[in-house]
Amino acid sequence: MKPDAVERNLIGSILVEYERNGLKISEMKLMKASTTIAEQHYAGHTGKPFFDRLVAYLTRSPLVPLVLEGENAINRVRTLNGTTDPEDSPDNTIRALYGLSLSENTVHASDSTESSERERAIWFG
Ligand code: FUP
Repeated sequence: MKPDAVERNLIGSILVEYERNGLKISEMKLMKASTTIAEQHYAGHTGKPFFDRLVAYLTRSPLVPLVLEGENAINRVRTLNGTTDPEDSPDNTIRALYGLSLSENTVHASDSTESSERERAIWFG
């Protein structure tokens, strides 16, 4: 859950979506991301025009990294989150309900087993 979610008191509303759908929270914390962590997390976007804005946003206030477990969890979480741009996101997805813009879209989800392992190591060691 990204900074705009925590800033607007949406932690509980978002967790309900995951838990109600049977996903199990196995790790979770509230923290402020350092620039190093934010740059590692979005390393795949290094050099893109929106990269600096993305890092500034991710580090501006606390966020909530969490690990969700369950059968086919990656696809299920990505379906619940919706598409990157909240404007295009299907009805009742988290980004459609709560996302503010393409750059402040409330939640992130790993897109593969490999990225989930990489991201878990970045956020939880
Ligand atoms: P997603 O997998 O949906 O999180 O999307 P991406 O990995 O493609 O993008 C990561 C983040 O970069 C998005 F959450 C929002 C931001 N972004 C922009 O700000 N501008 C763009 O043009 C594309 C992505």
